[in-house]
Amino acid sequence: MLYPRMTEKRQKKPLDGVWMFQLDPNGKGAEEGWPAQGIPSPIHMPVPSSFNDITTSEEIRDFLGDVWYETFTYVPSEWMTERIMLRFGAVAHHAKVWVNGHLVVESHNGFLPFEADVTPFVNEEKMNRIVVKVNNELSWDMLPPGEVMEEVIEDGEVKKTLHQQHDFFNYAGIHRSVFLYTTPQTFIHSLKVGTDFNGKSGRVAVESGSHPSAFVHYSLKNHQGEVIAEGKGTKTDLQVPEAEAWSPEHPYLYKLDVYLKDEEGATLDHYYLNVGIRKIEVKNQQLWLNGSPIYLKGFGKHEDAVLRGKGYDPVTNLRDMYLMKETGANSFRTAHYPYAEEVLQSADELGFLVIDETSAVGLLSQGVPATGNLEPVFSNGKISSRLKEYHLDTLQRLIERDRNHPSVIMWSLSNEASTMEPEAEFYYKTLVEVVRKLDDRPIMNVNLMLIEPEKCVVSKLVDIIGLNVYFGWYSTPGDLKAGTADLRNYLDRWAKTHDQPIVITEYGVDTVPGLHKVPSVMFSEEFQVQFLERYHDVFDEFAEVIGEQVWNFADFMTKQDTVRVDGNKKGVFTRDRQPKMAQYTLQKRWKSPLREG
Ligand code: GCB
Repeated sequence: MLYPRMTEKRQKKPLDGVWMFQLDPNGKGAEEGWPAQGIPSPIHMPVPSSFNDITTSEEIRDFLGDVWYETFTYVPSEWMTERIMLRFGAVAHHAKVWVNGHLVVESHNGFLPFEADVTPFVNEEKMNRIVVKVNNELSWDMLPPGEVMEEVIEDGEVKKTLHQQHDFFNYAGIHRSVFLYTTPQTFIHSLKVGTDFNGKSGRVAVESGSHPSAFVHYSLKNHQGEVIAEGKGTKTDLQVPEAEAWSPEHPYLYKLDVYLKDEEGATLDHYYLNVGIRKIEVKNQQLWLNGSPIYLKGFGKHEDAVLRGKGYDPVTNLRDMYLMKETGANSFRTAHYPYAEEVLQSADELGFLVIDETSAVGLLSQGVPATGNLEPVFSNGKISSRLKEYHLDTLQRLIERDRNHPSVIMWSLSNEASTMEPEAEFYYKTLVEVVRKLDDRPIMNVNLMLIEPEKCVVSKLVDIIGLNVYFGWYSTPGDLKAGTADLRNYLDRWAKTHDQPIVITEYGVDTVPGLHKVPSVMFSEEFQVQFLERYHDVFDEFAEVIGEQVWNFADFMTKQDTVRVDGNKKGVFTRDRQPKMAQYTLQKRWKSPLREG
């Protein structure tokens, strides 16, 4: 599914703004005719945004169940000869969409786009009513998994409680932009771009999907707008003799124009794409970019911000990108779900290496991930074939959505699953096989520190091992000496038992901004700095460690819990994106030659 773009052959109209909104605690909306007649007693709600933190109502913040959104729009008359699409960047977690009372699409993935051809349902001269039912309940048939418990409290009133497996607030709503857009009747429906770079020349392999009777033409342009390579056909290779390679330091993007033509050569459709020519490989226990080993420096992130929750907004996105650049980061992980496509577009343009993760977080049975006992989930049927299907579908759609981004350098299958259970091996084998068929990027899986390297049955299947480590925080709390000794021992065990390079995908501590203590104690800014410094010393002892990503880029909201003070405070930046002391520690390290130098 191509990201909507405007060209002389395609139009688009964002439907973002203020929509109508209503809770439906009894799930009666459909029965009462809301899809066709509209929602009866709405309040205003911004789109895109999570609905949870906009009002002052506790009921809305903690609501579990169905909520409804509604908006109206005219469709320009000149669109009526075109194919008219309605596209949602993501709605968490389940959505049903009606246009003028007709059900047009359903989605059960809170982090990936979906769309419907609404051509037969739109009115030319009247306002069009768009109604969306959103449900935010989690189950073990989906990702992330969770459970809603129901209990009758008084007068038959049912109280719902969410049992979630992951450490971030279950924000919900229409989280990403909504577009109405057009394509011509004969159109380009898919594009796949792969690139190669040999130190001087580059290759862009393009594959497109469109109507078989039409002809596809490609034209690759440089920044000056000069055509540097051209090609034809559904599959072609474009050669660039003197290529400017894409990298975090030099995120050079070529523009690929794709034209669909009829027999007489008239243009039927036109779409374009940014292309970064680069080569990513794992060899000799290193990650290589354009023929040189590269060390990843950066963050595990979240899509999370004050008021808007998980709603995409360009302000937060760009602020984050500039803060990461300023800190010397060259990478981030989309923990723990696919991010908005606009985030990846910025990563392409500004130069970040992205570990692109699925929403498979919490495939284990406990609350706060790095603590507690591991209980089986694969062997006791908790992870069903439905869940596996969902995971496979997510992976396939993630790859299809993101494969053309130069910034995306690897796929992360999951975060902190119960990978010591023998049953996990077959589960992950299937995932790996599916990914390998679709794309040649390296594959990562991320383990929590309770996973014993000698017993992990999954790491051997992937190309890069991600490790989340909190020794001196969740274990031996406050004792950094013991913590770093444990870390050294843990990394040593991984290095001895596995051949794959390791990225430290999480390390960090909760830190209250402005809390200063000498000698340092947990939660003080000094402790965060010392924790990072000591960890860095240990990382530098291991050639197998090929990257470090601090948990987390910024403080983020979680469910209410005794171990969380107004959310998770492991940010190097506060939730409103101001630095803690640790930012300077990272900046000093990451802006100096590190490993590569
Ligand atoms: C982890 C999880 C992450 C948590 C973090 C923490 O291991 O991957 O989602 O937020 O620990 O802060 O506990």
